[in-house]
Amino acid sequence: MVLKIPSKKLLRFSNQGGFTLVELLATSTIALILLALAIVYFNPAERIKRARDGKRLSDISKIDRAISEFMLDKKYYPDTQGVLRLSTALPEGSTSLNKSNKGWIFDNLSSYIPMLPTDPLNDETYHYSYIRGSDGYELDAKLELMTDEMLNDGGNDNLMYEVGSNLNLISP
Ligand SMILES: [Ca+2]
Ligand SMILES: [Ca+2]
Repeated sequence: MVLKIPSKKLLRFSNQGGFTLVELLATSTIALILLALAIVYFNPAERIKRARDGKRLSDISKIDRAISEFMLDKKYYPDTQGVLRLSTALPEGSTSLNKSNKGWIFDNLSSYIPMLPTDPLNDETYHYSYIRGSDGYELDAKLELMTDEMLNDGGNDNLMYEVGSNLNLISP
């Protein structure tokens, strides 16, 4: 025996033109999705973090290009081999972190980049790192929100955005 359920009647709250349960659910789901989108879009803290990450990706790309062009001309990578540089630390002999001629990377990159970018926060957690090894270089930045970029760069640190020709030079 088949039990027949009068589905329309079951779902209708009243017979006087009210909303069905399905209509109410659909409406509230759409409202919730719109609310979630609005929170993400208008959340100022999130937008500021995303903007800082955007600047980091752009900075790293510019420094990376400058290092590659320096290598093409000079046949070696900038700075002293084996010395880890941080964008928060001024090497001895440098006068400003941002100088392209002996800034936080201690070499003359001025033919390739007007000034040497530093991280928008440039503190203990968020800064850029660079090292020249015997067979290449690595340049890193820590991102706040863009976790996919840090995971899928081919490097050995999932919490760091890594570029360069040997991504094993700086390890977590
Ligand atoms: Ca990584
Ligand atoms: Ca690495």
